[in-house]
Amino acid sequence: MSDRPGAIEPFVPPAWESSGSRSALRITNVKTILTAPDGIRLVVVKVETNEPEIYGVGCASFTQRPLGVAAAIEQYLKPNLIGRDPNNIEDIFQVNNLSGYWRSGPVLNNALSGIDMALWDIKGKLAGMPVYQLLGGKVRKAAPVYSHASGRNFQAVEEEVLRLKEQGFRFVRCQVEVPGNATYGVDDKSTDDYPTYLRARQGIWNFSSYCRVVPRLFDYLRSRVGEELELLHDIHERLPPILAIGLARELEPFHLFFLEDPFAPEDNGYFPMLRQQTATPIAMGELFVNQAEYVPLIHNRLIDFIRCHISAIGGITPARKLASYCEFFGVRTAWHGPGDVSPIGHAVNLQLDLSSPNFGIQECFHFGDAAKAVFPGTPEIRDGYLWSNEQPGLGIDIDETLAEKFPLPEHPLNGAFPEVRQTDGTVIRW
Ligand code: CS2
Ligand code: MG
Repeated sequence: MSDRPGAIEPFVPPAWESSGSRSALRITNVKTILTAPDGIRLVVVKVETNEPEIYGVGCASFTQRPLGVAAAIEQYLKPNLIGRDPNNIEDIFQVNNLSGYWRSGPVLNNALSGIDMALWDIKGKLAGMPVYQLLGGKVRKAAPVYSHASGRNFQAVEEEVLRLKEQGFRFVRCQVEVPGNATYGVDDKSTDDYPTYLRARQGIWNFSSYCRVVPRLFDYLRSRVGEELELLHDIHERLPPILAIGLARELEPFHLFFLEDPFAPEDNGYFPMLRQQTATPIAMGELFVNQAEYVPLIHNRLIDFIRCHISAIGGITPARKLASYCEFFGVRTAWHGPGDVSPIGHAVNLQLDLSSPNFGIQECFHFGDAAKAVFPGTPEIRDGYLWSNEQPGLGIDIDETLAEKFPLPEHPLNGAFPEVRQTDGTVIRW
């Protein structure tokens, strides 16, 4: 009791024991695990409790700044977590988010996410249910996914598309090299040989050449693969906004399932203009980190698919609110799912995909054998769908001993992306 008359007692969220059914569960340790089984830098968190079999795992992967995320977790979140009741997910999220005063940003949000996902994993294990059950249960058998097709020329892309179609994929993202340009989406981003990687990324980026090639690619593909297959494309914020608007219009006859990231988050103000010009469906948002960036796009009905990188917005706690908010405005989900979202992050995407009525599509990544061994329970891709293994929690684990065998590759910039420049030397967005 406080001595001050009229002082308000601090609220302490009820521990599990006071709600009646289980001995006091407490967080006893938080581990930040850095690993790169497929050559891609991943950050993963494990939250342990005083009951050894009750622990959770979460994804905190920000592949360009992994060490920054690790420091945020170890130096700032961990000390504030030991001794807390892991049941109080929302309270822990709020406490961690507010304790920095300055909020948001990919480093801090990824750190929050690692903890948050692990707590949802724990809650699912305590309930004996997959997390999608805690979110309201399944509304579909599995999550339809899109896979990537890319190549040096149209024919190479077509071959990839047909190979994926053969495997049962009905949604394919298509990217083609713009000759002589450092093109996004067509080189191998997972190589750990930095000089090779740098060479592949170097070169000019000519906006007009790209804008000429892409409509021709989709014209070619539609004439070869027909109308039934759903085709997607990612501009990756690589154009001045007015050129992106022109491209979206030119692509309209080819009926894309969606056109992704036409603008950088900084250019959100162009969306109303884009909307007035074309009915090409728009997906946006893997770079968003702050609700002030995405809420106006949703309530003004300026995008069709929300594509946030769930760990970059803070984890399941904010993502489930965002998914529900989008539902009210007819915006569908298409959570970011490349190789720099860890298999744990993919398992999280799947929990929301299965339980959200306004699910649109899930991006998938074909993890290699090493990643699948480090992360037992990596969701299976089969017949063009991502399937749940129906295990309690997130249904995925980390083999810590094996993870240690795949340390982050040596890199002069610790994972930062190399520069892409225009012919005159001006550095541009990646
Ligand atoms: C891409 C990503 O999957 C996508 O849509 O935009 O591969 C993106 O380039 C990477 O996540 C960057 O690390
Ligand atoms: Mg993208």
